[in-house]
Amino acid sequence: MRTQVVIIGSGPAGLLLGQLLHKSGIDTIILEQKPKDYVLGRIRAGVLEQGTVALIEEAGAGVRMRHEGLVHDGTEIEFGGIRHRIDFKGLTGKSVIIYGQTEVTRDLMDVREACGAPTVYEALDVGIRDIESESPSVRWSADGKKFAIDCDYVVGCDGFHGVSRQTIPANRLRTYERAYPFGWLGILVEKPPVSEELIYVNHERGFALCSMRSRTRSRYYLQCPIEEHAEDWTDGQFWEELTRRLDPQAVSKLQTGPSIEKSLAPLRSFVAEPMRFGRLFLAGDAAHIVPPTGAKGLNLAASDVGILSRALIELYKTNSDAGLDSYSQRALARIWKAERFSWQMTQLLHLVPDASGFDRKLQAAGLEYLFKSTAAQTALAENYVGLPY
Ligand code: RFL
Ligand code: PHB
Repeated sequence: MRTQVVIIGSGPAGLLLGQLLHKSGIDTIILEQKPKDYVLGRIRAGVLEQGTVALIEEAGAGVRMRHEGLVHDGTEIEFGGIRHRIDFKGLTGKSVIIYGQTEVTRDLMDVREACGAPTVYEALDVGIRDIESESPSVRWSADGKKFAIDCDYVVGCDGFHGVSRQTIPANRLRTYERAYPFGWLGILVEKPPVSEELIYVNHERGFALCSMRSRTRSRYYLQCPIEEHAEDWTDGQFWEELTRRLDPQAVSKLQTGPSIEKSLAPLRSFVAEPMRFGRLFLAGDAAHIVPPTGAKGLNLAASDVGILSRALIELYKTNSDAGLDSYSQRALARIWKAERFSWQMTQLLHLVPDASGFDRKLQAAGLEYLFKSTAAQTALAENYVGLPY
């Protein structure tokens, strides 16, 4: 078996890359270790930058997103019980679209299936061979049988715990990491959201976020200690704690109900450099992680893929590998800015367990400055809607 590009992982990075390459006549195979329904069952991101939206459209998977996605021109940030609006549209001329990662994944899977491009689900023990040579190959097992495929390039879109980054010798990779001593407990509920826009809440009991997936489906998050487990929280306890952290107007609009999904996500910042080893390229969470506070993870996966797809298309069309050679550097320049923004939003909005009185005063000053300064609001808005590629 032979193909041009082997893509490991069928999350948004792998699926989007597969479609962008397919549109340019480049053959790919996607190897995914989980069953399709498991991939579709993961509830994650909800906020799409315009650059991400444009790439999904370019991939031919934008019809439902345009129809069902909610355009948000701003967001609210609450501190001391008072909400302040950041006007994205007024400050930057741009908006974001609320459309769940699950839906993005489903739409990309549908267009891939429709064009007949191959995806192998439940591909186990994926192994990358001869990646520093001109003829790499990838092996896996499925249904108890072993398979191998030769290729020109391998792209690791297999998330933070995937095999691709681990294939790179430790002395050829530099990693940077920050773990936060808290997580987000998320709940999905079939009830209308409390407000037209998202509300990020800095409360003395901890951070909370009111988000949504549609006009009838809401997504809420609570900051909680990292040691806790989602199963330890009943729906009743979640609603009680959320009610404590929201302002009276939000509480009066809050419609509670049984959770459709409940999960706890740890918060982490991580970057691995460079994002290339021989003919292996890393994209998305395989190379970097941000805490969800800035809504950047999926958007960074998309911008990596935007840069890498153009480089691969250039190579196959013109035989120039200039784009591939500069991929890591170009992607990382954008990634580090998103790392900084996500870290800063996390600092600004969470109750940091070991924060000193000085730290808390600085946090309050940062928020008060934000609410009073158009320059500070513009900086936040410009990062939130997405920096240029
Ligand atoms: P994914 O989505 O993790 O997909 C990787 C895929 O690779 C497969 N895989 C393997 N396949 C074969 N062999 C192996 N050895 C493999 N190992 C793994 C996995 O099964 C999986 O299918 O990575 P990708 O494509 O890079 O996409 C990244 C995004 O999923 C992630 O950054 C976002 O979800 C982060 N994120 C958010 N991002 C945003 O842009 N906006 C948001 O509003 C936002 N909210 C969030 C988030 C992440 C969250 N959690 C759960 C961490 C909210 C939360 C709570
Ligand atoms: C979400 O809706 O899941 C979401 C929205 C905004 C964030 C993070 C997650 O910053």
